[in-house]
Amino acid sequence: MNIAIVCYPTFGGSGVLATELGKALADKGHNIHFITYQQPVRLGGFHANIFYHEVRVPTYPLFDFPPYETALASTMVDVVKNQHIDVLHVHYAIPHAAAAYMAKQILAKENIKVPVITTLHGTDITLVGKDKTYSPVVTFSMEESDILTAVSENLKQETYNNFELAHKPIEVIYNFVDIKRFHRKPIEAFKKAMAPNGERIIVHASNFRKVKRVGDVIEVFKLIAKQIPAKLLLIGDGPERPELESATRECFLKDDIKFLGKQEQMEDLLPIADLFLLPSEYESFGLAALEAMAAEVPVIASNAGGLPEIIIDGNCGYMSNVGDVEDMAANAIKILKEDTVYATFKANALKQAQRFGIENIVPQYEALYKSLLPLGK
Ligand code: GMT
Repeated sequence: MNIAIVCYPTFGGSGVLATELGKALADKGHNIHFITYQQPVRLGGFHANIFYHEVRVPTYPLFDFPPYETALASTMVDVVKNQHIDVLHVHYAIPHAAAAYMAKQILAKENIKVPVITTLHGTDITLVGKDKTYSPVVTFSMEESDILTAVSENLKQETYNNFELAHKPIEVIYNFVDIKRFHRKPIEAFKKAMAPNGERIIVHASNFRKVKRVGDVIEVFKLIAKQIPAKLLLIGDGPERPELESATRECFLKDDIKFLGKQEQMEDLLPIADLFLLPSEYESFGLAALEAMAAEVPVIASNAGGLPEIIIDGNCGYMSNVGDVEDMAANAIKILKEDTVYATFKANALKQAQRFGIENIVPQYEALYKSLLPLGK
């Protein structure tokens, strides 16, 4: 099949998932056309079946806000027409689903039919999308998508709670992980550089937005470090980082907390971790936690959103109420303190991640695409 994928090309989970999906489909022989404003960060090297179409947004003195959505819809029209696209799959509703609707209408005038799948990822529904400045357009474009998918049961429910979608069905297709990529031996030299005296390595990775509660990560770490020698690696960047980083410089544990910034090679970093922290206010899914589990790293998280669908409490990690840093730290210590307990949690983390293995989930998307093709194709 010829499949066009539209996503944010940045480090956000929706862009990561969309890029990994495209790569997996290309490996299965499909032709994948990414339509984004920048090369997706997870795209990596050359692949004979993967094509990248950059959305150019010309500026003009009149434009305080260059019309990205118009440029995107026009690029979609061009790609669908010239690459004989069978399915247009957009990730993150805003503004991709609306642009896809526009492209579909334009193409219909030329008798070109292209089905649209919209995958909802989280904040497009729970934060940004439900704001009344966007919600009429988001509601309409979700209704108009041929198929709507959500990355967890929780997100499906949130969508029905926040939008008037009448009888529009939403298919849940969980996010996935390529276990082979993350389940590797830790790079010893790297581990030594981060924790020279064999301290436990605690990791958090996110886009440092308020919803991630990175301040809680630091509080949990402080409580852990009182009892167990440990180092904290904070991966990613975003609006909350500058303030947290300055505050950390004043803190007595400043030498034990490292801000690593954005990192492309998570498969090198996660295997050196002993524990992953994700105390978010909300996560529709928590792809970062799943990638950690695939690297055999137990997770301490909040019990918000879709996280209880991914993490088995007391088995491959623990979940606490949002903001309950004492409980999170106590659970972390329970896991890390005894080697035998720790080994069990590690093994369970990998086992649970395997349920979300790429080979189980990607065929679900392929089946959806096939269901949209005209008979005989
Ligand atoms: O986590 C973010 O803020 C980024 C956001 C995105 O759309 O890029 O992530 C959302 O989609 C991910 C992939 O489906 C999910 O794993 C994240 O849980 C979800 N984030 C939130 O719901 C806050």
